[in-house]
Parts: sequence; C-alpha cells; structure tokens
Amino acid sequence: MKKSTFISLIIVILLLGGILLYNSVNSIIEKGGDIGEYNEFTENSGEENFQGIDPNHPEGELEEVGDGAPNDPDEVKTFIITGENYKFLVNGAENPDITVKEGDRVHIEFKSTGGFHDWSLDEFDAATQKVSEGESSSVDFIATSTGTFQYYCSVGNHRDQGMKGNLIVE
Ligand SMILES: [Cu+2]
Repeated sequence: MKKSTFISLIIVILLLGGILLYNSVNSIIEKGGDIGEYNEFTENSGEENFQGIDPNHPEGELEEVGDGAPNDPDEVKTFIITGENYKFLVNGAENPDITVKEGDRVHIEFKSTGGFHDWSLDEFDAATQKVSEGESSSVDFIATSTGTFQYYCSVGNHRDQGMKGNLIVE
C-alpha cells in the first residue's frame, strides 16, 4: 500500500513537472518576439551610448594622464646600474647620486659587467642578489623617508674599495 502510494506520488510529480516544463517552453516561444525586440533595443542603446561617449573618451583619457602622471604616487622610478671592480656606473657616471622623492617606488636593475657584486641599501632593506659578470638582478623598494643613504656592494670589502654611492630621498 505504502509503496504504491509512493509510486503514485512520483507519477503525479512527474506529470506536474512535465506540464510546468511544457508551459514554460510555450511561454518562451510566445514571448520570442518580445525578447527579440528587447535585444534590438539594448543593442541600439548600447551603440548610442558608445557613440555618445566615444568622441569625449580619448580627450578625457589624455587629460587624466597629463594631469595624473607628475603626482602619481604609484609611479616607479627605474634606475639601470652596472657594477664592476670596484665601482657602480649609471649612464657612464661613476657612483652617482640617485635622487628620488619621498614615497617613490624605486626599481633598481643591477647588472655585473665584471666581477661578483650586488647593490645594497640598508635603510630600506633593499638588496639585489649577488651576481657574476653578465648576470642581472633587480630589487624594488619604497623610499619611505627623506635623507641621504649610502648604497654599496656587500661582497667582500668592495664597499671599502669604492663600490658605494648615495641615494638621496627628497
Ligand atoms: Cu662588488
């Protein structure tokens, strides 16, 4: 008795489900025209919006870049530094002052052009890997305080032999 009642219930549920499915399929077919019109409407309005924004968009973008770049706190200051026995070179200048602004993100690209060296700066806990001739290593740090800080090579006694210079944070 209970089993047959249970089976009857399932059959009723399946029938109801089938009717519901049939109805919803029908309603989708009936609303097909409406859906099509809706799609056309959104496509058209999308194009109108795009056309409306398009002429102004490039100008706005250029203004933003022009106004934002000089004061952009996320700007990265990149310095390409080579090391040899026993000095650093930046664009041909020997152990030059490296000047950045407080809060700048600094990216140091260091390459050894002769000997085993690194580029270290204790105050901002920044140091590249120690690299051999022809190898490169980079380090990023944020210049969080103003002052003059010495960068140097931490290999052996290279610092004493002249591999040092100043990072000036204004
Ligand atoms: Cu060195």
